[in-house]
Amino acid sequence: MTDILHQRGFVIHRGYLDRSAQEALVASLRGILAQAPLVQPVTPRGKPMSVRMSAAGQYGWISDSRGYRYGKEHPDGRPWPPIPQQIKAIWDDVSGAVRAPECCLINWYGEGARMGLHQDRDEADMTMPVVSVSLGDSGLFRMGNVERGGSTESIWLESGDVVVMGGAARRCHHGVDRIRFGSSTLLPRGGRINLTLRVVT
Ligand SMILES: O=C(O)CCC(=O)C(=O)O
Repeated sequence: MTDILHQRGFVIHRGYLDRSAQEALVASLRGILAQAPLVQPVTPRGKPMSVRMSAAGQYGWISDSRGYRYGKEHPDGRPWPPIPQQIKAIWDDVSGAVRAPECCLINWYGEGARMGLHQDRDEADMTMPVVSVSLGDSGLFRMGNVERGGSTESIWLESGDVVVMGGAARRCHHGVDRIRFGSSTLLPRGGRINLTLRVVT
């Protein structure tokens, strides 16, 4: 039985994936990343992000000098690989959504990487949740408010945890302040992978 926590509308499924499911997921991600290598995006202002990104599905999320957007191709011009069935099954189980995910964004956090507080708002249908899957090193996930500012709450996400950002939480600011590099043995060279499943259109 996984423990389910509710914080600010975020639904956190603790230990949703056991170790063997995490290992199987990492193996299928290796196949995806061989076809769609991780890239270090730059913000529209030209600042390199500390996370490296790739994606699977019909769309990937892109940030470059032209802005933030979803696109059907990796920056190298190839279409994104399909979302593996094992990842779609997580969405089907926890999202409560009638639509299928169109993007599985892959964020890789190396030592010192973080993600500032932000809202996910480039998707057309904000009634659809975002589902996040954590693998590897622990990450300090911060949950804020719909408006900028105000109080926040943080929780360490561990490998195998799944978070559903739906309903009131869908528009809430969130981010990752830091990771505990080397805290997990899942990824041989350390680091944290976060997958976010999204309906884009
Ligand atoms: O890494 C995480 O846990 C959150 C990722 C995130 O906020 C995003 O991809 O928008």
